[in-house]
Amino acid sequence: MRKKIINIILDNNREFISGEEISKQLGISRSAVWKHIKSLKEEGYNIESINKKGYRLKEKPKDLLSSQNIAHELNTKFLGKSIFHFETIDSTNTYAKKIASEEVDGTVVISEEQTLGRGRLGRIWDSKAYEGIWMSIILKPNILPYRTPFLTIIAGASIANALNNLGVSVGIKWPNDIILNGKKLCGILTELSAEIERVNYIVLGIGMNVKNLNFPNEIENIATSLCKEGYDLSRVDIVREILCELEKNYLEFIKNENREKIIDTYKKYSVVLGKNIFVIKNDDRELVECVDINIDGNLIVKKSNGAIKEVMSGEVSV
Ligand code: BT5
Repeated sequence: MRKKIINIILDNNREFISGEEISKQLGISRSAVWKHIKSLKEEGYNIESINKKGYRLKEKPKDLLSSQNIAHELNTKFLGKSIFHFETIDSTNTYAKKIASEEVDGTVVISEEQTLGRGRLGRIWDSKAYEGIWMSIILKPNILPYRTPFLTIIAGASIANALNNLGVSVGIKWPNDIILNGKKLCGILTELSAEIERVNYIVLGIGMNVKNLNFPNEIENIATSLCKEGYDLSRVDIVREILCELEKNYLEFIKNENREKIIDTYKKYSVVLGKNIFVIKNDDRELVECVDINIDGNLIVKKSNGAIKEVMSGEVSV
């Protein structure tokens, strides 16, 4: 009901709408309207109430990642139709994994802050309050487990497209980093629960720095945010754009197995293709030339002795 009320107020474009009108539209009492408005105010919506005039949104809501804000004008079929929003949480990926079996395909878990944000291989992901997008998407594709690594590729291409649509031109550093002006803007953590022949669920975790002005010392030289690079974008708009792009590409993959198109997009953004790069495995660094990214999303590299090798996982540095 609160979602419906906030939609009516948002749709009313900051003009007053009477409590009576809202109660008529929703078939609830005026005192119920008043109670919902009170709790929306407590949540951070700046709603003005004036006797005899009604309610109006005084200013654009703080760029809160609440489910109402994201769901408003979200043009997806199933991604983000159910959203769990937290002020703070340990990790959205951890929470998403806990609820994945019971929740519907496309459920989003998003938090203003993470206290134990995770990267790959137990690394830490810095996730300060209100500074970024820390979200996880639960997917339940009917595919064989060996096809799931491609979802990281789909996510990378979709995030790059989404940012591009919003006027930010980013690159992708294989396999899972979105790069802006040479620094890491966003990381992806894909986690899988599967049996031999069946995927139970996938949790696609996305961490993007948006408003951060400072980073911890350890990552100060390698991390950046949209704000630091001069982009003032709403986190809610970015989330919506990512969900739309991701749904489009995901459905292409699930329904039509259309990997060529996605790989073409991914390659277009790649910052490693055609470059001399280091492939890092444990403590080993090998200088190679990246000659291609194949249809499975793996790197094809040329070693110094001329041999061609496929790299399926790991880390690279440019
Ligand atoms: C990643 O790991 O890049 C995946 C990050 C996924 C984070 C999201 S947030 C929502 C969801 N819930 C979670 O708990 N996680 C996901 P990896 O490639 O392993 O990179 C981790 C490395 O990036 C760290 O070791 C740091 O060097 C660096 N790093 C940490 N925080 C960063 C930040 N905010 N921005 C840029 N780099 C960061």
